[in-house]
Amino acid sequence: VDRVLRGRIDDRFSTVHLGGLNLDAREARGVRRVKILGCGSAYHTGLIGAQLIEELARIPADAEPASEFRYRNPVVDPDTLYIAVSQSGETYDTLAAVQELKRKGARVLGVVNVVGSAIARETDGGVYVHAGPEVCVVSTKCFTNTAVAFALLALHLGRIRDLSVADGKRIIAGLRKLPEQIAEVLRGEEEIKKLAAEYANAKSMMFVGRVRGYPVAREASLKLKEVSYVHAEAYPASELKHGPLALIEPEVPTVAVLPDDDLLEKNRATLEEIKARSGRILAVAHREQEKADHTIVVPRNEVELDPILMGIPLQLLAYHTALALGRDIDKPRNLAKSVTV
Ligand code: F1P
Repeated sequence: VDRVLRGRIDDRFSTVHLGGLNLDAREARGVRRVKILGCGSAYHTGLIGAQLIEELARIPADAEPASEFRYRNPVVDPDTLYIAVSQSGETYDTLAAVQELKRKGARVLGVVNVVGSAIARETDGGVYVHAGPEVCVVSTKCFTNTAVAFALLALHLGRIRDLSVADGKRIIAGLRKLPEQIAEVLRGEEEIKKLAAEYANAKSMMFVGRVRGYPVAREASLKLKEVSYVHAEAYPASELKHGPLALIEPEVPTVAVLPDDDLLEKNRATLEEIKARSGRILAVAHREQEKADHTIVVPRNEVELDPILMGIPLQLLAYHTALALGRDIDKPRNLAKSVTV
């Protein structure tokens, strides 16, 4: 994260810059919509990115799995800015989506980790996230860095569109706090290890989050599946009552991602619904949750940056669950560093 921030943020918000964006102020002002494409963890960072762009640049934005987009003969709109996200830069579905977009005349930017990779070469510009090599197959630090890159991109677009400088300064101060706060989360590893041992025998795990918590819930559920092979489902918290609540029982614990936003009451109601069905709850929040069986407390930062910090203890949870179950976390089954077919 330090590397994304270093050299890319000047002390004054007005000089935030993103090297290879290739988008001048006139073009950036003409962007009516942003569509982010990626697979797996990259798609999940796209969900975070879309929220940040809507919040900080006030441009309608969404994310879609590239693996779906490429097969559905998408309508390509000249006023939409397309962004492809990939750690490896080689994931075939994402590359194919980029090629489909380019064939239809779209401008596509990349948010990529591996320098000189196929997606980086194919896109019209973009940013590298400087996460360094992902030593294990699953994406972890790249997930975090890509989310930081999206925060910078959202600020950049917001600034070009003359949005609040005060907001920009606030977010940048928050980004600067992240490395120390991430170190603080990592210092809680022993506690997370104990929690992993406690939850590792679950029949299945539910992950829920609302708005900023939802992409984190999805990513945490994917991490757990990838490395520990524990079955997991992720839902937007409000969707629970539309069916999945039927699955809640003591053997199916719920991880609730609870960013401290104005949805506290709603979040409390979700925890009550789960408790009413005797479900165990592991919360990730900024303070102890009385309704939860356990809470992982994460330092407070700007609310927009909650998804970045809240993902990290859940990466650790997946890691320690895998270890507790005796899995080979460096060689997860059925997972290639870049999926090429
Ligand atoms: C996309 C991805 C990863 C996942 C695994 C398979 O990779 O789905 O998120 O952890 O490595 O591929 P990438 O396009 O970000 O390299």
